[in-house]
Amino acid sequence: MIASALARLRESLGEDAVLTADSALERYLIDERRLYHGRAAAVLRPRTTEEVALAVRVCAEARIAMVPQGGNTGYCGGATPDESGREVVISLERLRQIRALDAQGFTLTAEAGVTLAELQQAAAAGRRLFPLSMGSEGACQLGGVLSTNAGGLAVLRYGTARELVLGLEVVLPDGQIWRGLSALRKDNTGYDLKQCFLGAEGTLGIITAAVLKLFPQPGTRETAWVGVPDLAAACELLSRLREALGDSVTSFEFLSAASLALVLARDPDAAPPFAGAPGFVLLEVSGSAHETLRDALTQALLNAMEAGLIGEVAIAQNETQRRAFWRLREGIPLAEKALGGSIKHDVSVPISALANLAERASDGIRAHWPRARLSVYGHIGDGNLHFNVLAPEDCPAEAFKAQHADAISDLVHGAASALAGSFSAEHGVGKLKRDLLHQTESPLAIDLMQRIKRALDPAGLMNPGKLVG
Ligand code: 2HG
Ligand code: ZN
Repeated sequence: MIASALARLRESLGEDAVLTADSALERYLIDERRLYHGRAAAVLRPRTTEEVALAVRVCAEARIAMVPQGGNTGYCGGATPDESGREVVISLERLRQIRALDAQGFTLTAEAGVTLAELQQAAAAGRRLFPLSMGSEGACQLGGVLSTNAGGLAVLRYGTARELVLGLEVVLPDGQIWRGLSALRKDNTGYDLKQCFLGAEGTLGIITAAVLKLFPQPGTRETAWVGVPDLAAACELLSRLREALGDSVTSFEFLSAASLALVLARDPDAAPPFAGAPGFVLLEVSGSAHETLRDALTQALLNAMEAGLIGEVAIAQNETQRRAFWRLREGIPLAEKALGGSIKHDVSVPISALANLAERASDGIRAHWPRARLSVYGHIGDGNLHFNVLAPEDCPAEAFKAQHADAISDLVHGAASALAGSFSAEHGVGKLKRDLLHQTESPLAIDLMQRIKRALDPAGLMNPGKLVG
């Protein structure tokens, strides 16, 4: 059955669209964090929406399960096939067209395989801003970004991926194409169907293209590196800055001193303006050209300093310094990876409960694993903390993770849940957190999700084993 379907696909899509050689498959079978190593009957590489539809139709007829995959940068194994060798991966990497840029309408229409960095560049070429931004932007692709409702570094101002979409084109699990590429900003005609597919991790269909919202390019931007005594002070600073500067507060990231130390130990070119504080905030404000954000920001930071809320402050004087500040923040996941990785958590709570969350989780870890190293940082403007736990210095990372990951994650997720929080703020569910979803969501919520899944994918062929599939 699989062999004849693949032969059909070779005939209609061409040899190079149906990979089966072990060496060619390998990179599609392992996830970014190397948590999963699957097998696949083939990797399909269609070039157009019509070819995706054909591939899905052939697989559906042959009852072959499909795993959609973008840049393969996800953290939860949502794009990795299982170990049966009977699934096929459908890579969207060859759907590379920017279909349209409407500068006056502030929209960009692009296909699933365009990387996030390319989307930003296309928008900038039209003197517009596509604001989604994250460390993996050079590799992650639009389809994956939308399917996981990715967040990143400017959610505070512009929202998560979901909020940046006006229309979608989706290949449904039976191979039909839903052409929902609307560019309308107002359209109250029934259910908002695109929302079904955004954040669905490819379990309800395959996103092939989207109409995205663009924004004016900021005419002015200020970036500051601020020393803070603790997370509570950082949250209070955020509140005061929003009061003083309103929506111009674009990014507001927290770094613990321990996270910064990991970066500095690994990256000899990382140069913080100063480093001797218990924690740091990296913040950015942006606005239109006529705004004088520098004065307003300086005044707000001075007020916070006088109130004893914050310590030292440095404001980037040029783009080189700004990039140097961001290098410190973006280097944290890389530094953790270089040390053999961490037990990662992507928790969120209301911003007012963030300090409490960090305290509870840190106390719990210290009580049970006193020598484990913490790397706590994140998008506190979104109430989202990456509370990551590394092995003690003299303990091999793999062994520590294998032995303690479950208990440590239970503890951290328990702390978030006790504060009405989420166990996945921006990285999705995938395979990794599927059981957790079932344990923590109400039976009714799970039932509703499963009903949607059954309605759209009755045969259960679309990305099985992920989310509620
Ligand atoms: C970030 O905020 C990413 O840098 C990665 O979401 C977080 O590696 C992590 O734990
Ligand atoms: Zn993050």
